Amino acid sequence: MPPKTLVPRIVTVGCAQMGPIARAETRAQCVERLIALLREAAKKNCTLVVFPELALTTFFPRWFMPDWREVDQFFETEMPNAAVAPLFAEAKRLKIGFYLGYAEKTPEGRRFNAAILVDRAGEIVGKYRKIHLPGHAENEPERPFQHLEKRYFEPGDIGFPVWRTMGGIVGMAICNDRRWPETYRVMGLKGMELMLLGYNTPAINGWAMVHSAPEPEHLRQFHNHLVMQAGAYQNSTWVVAAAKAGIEEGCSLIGGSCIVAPTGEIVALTRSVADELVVADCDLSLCTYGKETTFAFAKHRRIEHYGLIASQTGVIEPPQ
Ligand code: ING
Repeated sequence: MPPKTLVPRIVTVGCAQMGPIARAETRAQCVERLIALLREAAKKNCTLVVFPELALTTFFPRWFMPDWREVDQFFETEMPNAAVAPLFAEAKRLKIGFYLGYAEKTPEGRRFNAAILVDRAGEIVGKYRKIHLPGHAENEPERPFQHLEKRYFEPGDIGFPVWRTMGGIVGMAICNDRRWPETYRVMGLKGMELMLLGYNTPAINGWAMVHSAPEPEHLRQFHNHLVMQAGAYQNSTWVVAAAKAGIEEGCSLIGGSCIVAPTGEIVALTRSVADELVVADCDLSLCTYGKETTFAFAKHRRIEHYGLIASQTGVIEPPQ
């Protein structure tokens, strides 16, 4: 029997890395940079663009701010809002969908590290709130810089949704989520073909600098790609990951923005740590092979042995 020829389902995706955002940079200045990346994507026939995590402000969890009014300056209380309206308008004009990471403050006063998925008609089709929050909740003055995501954000409360849009099944994640296999698997169990995410990843771990932990800087990039290549392959999905990169307020953030195929191969990779767009024709039909063979979940998974993964949070070692 001839092999089943798959009809290509190509989404031309732009991975829009940003360089540093200074603390004093305004939302308008950030949006100007995002629009420039969007226009470059339009010239390269993109129909979808992925922007970084917290793409409208500097990565403010690096500072301890005791005054919550100061913290709240970095949050959006509405989305869309006046600051991002030009971005929404230009994307709609160009008929380009996009993923945008931002700090969300709800009307009830809850704070999340969030991302939205906007379709080519300029409508918000989905929202995700970061579930895996790294770092710490209290000021640790011995650190050269803080990582206070556990202080400024609540863990996401809407799970890992996926959406039928852009001609496929699309999921979202944010930064640290990409290090946890559960992130990919939960959405993989919903048929995800394209995972979009942004990240802000310090090149060095503030804790390591104080405790001289064995994590030299080159491992940051190795681990960045390792986890996404594994997640893409093990769930037969595309992964598009856009960094906020460069020296931001004295803190070095890694670049390495990339587009990973369902085979686990990196098919597009930024070279700089500045605003930079890389593009790939992501054929969603490429996901089918893995989903029907090696990772045909229904055929091969043995969930009767996996209970601990969802019922136990930390390690319980065997008795001495
Ligand atoms: N940043 C980092 C990330 O997960 C980190 C934090 C870096 C945790 C390296 C562990 C190791 O990429 C954010 N914003 O999650």
